[in-house]
Amino acid sequence: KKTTTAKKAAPAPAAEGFALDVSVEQFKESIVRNLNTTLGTDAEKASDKAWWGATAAAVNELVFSRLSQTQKTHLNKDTRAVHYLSLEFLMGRLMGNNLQSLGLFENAAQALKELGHEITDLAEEEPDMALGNGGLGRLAACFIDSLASLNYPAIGYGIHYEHGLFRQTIQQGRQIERPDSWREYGNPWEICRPESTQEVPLFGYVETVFENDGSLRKVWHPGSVIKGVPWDIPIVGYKGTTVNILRLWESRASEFFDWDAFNAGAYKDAQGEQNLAETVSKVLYPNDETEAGKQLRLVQQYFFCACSLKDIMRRYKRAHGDDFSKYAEQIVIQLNDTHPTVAIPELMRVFMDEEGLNWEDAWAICQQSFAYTNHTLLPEALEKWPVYLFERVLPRHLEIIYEINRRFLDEVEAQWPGDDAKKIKLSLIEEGAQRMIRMGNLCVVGSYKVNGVAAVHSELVKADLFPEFYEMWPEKFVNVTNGVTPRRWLKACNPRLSSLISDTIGSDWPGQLDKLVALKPYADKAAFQKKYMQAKRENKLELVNTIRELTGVEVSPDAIFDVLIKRLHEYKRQHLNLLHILALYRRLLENPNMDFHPMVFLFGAKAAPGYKLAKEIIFAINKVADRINNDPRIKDKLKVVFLPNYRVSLAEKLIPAADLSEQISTAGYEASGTGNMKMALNGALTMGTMDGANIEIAEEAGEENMFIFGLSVDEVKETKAKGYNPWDYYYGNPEIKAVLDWLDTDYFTPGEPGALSAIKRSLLDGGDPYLVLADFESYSEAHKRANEMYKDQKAWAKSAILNTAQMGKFTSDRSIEDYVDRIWSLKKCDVK
Ligand code: GLS
Repeated sequence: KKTTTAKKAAPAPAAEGFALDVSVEQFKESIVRNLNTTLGTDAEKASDKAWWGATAAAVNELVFSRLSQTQKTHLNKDTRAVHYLSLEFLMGRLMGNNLQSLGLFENAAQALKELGHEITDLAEEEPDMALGNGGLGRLAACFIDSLASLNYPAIGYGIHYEHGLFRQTIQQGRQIERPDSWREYGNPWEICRPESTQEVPLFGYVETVFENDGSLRKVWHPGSVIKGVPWDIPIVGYKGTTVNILRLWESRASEFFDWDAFNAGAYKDAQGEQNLAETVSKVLYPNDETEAGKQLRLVQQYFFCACSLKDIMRRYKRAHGDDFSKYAEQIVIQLNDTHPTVAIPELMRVFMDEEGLNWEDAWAICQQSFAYTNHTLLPEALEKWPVYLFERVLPRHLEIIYEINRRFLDEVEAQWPGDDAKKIKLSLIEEGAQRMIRMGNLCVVGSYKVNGVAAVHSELVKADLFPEFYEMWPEKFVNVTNGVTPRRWLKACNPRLSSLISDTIGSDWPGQLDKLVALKPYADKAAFQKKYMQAKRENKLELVNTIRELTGVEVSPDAIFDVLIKRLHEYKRQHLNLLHILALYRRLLENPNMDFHPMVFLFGAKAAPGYKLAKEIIFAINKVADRINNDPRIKDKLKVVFLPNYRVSLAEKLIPAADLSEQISTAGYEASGTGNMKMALNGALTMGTMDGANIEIAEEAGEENMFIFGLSVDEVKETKAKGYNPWDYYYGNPEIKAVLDWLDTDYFTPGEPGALSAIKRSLLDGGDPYLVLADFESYSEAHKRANEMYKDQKAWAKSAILNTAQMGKFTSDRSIEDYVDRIWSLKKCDVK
């Protein structure tokens, strides 16, 4: 039973040195007061949700004053700021992070304890803010954390989706999608700002007006106008006093516009408009790395770009009036992938049609204000929009894009006179039966910098994706390797390891991650190894409970925890892992006394709802798991667990408990990866290909502290060039043949032979586009090395510690400093 009367205060753990001066007693007072005044309940009858809400309100009391102080300071100093435009911000939960940043986590936990509650239990009341699909959206969340922590003036702009990424349940092994309602019962972290509402025009036609002086003027008569209402989420910098905002736009019907149709008796049209307006921010598109190509998605993109640019303009004009000569000096707009590209023609439109600038001046400002980050080379992710869609939705922007293209193709002609093939390739318009606008090309032309997200990826952007652009403007192309915030991804999610680190080397590391290297000398000290492995074991024990609660499967903490968590995609090769599990299963059945340390294979993955093969892979994992987990002959040497509804808060439980981190993409396909960094930081050893940031992780941690396998980027290219034939591997390796054939039987789906054959078909008839079979043997060998090494707990501990110690590079603080040096040129702005 929960006690609500305060027990005699236990001595509070020391709050952090930088903490706000809020004692446990004060925190208690604030929580109880907010229970009354904000939640309208009291300590006697409050639910857990209410206690959580009151704690959030207590945190906000501390955050809001810093927020206004930050805004005042930025306004007075008129600082240059970065505006991070992203269709996704995968924030997760905010309570723990906000408390950590204020240095008040311990005091808050103690206050709640004395009020009869465990902070970790209440934390479960907070729904994840899942406004993103995967790595790209989570990166944006880490970046705004780092920007605030480093005291840079910055604002994140995105969409206030009513429904974030779908909630996944598993029924009979299959993924079922359910709507996510993260703010069904309100959300304490967001503040509505109706005074900053914007109007966004759409559809309609463009009129050319001939002025008396002979000049032309373009007038866009929109067919519809919708309203954008901003919601601000305060982003609390670590230790700092800076509280920036994430501003998310919600679409609403605009009052005045519907009246025309309504008065004319077209009730249905008016209703349709209302529907459209409210649909725009209704739901996040659940596709990761594939473009949607739907009108609504284009409207979403335009909607949030138009609102954000108006917001930026309003702030700029407050300081500079109509003098735009300082615009590019004050403002940098970072395009997170091609999703916000339409901001480029929109800013041109605003400058020319609304502010009266000529083309040359407007274009000069645009080209100095935008920068673009490329996050993937996958062709299916490169956005192309049918010209007819643009014509219908954004007719004025289409004209502007044509003019950008006309002038750009003149530059191409100057560089490569008479070379029409170059023009066809580089044009912003792809000709064909269906004419398309190439958003990637528009980004490169309209931005002053283009960056990839890991060293190898940035090289491939130059060499394979945009080689001609690179030839035209070599200085435009730079690399910024991704990073993750160590506040969330070590300090908050792994308190055991965090305390051990702080006790050993001091507590500066969350703000200066390279300080972790001071752990290196401890890597072969037996006493430290013991404590380090003890922390891992306790994290594993906690996960054992979570696994039982979520799936009913019982696993042993003595087994190796092998973790593969990320979106489901063929190039990420969850099916390579699955085939290897089948091989192990088979080996254990044939040779029960095989020398093998027990393993638990953990999966977490959502598949895009329309991605059939990805969903078949989830089904296969679940069916194989059922069979293996219930096979008494295996004697618990092998367990396979698919954890449903993988999301940020689940990652926070899995990562601290991982022994092996599976990063097994086909080389050249994973732009960077960021889960790889999180797991290595928490002491998991990487089982990985030389792809994306794995390469840089190997440089830092040392290949001897990882299990590297598979074809390299160049070897993948060569293999494909030579004409890869997966059948060679099928007939050449009896184990591969056996496990693939096994999937065709009804062994895993009794009475339903062939229910799992989609994987085999894609690998053989489908040509195995991601070289799963080519890498199988090398993967299997790497696993043998890992299994062998785990038996030597000292050797394993040493490698794990060396991983943690050498991940300093992968803090998102370093990424942000690289952006500042190479792209943004911002100055820090201290807030008092
Ligand atoms: C992604 C890449 O696939 C990841 O490798 C990368 O780490 C991430 C952030 O840069 O971006 N691109 C994408 O479209 N989704 C991603 O997660």
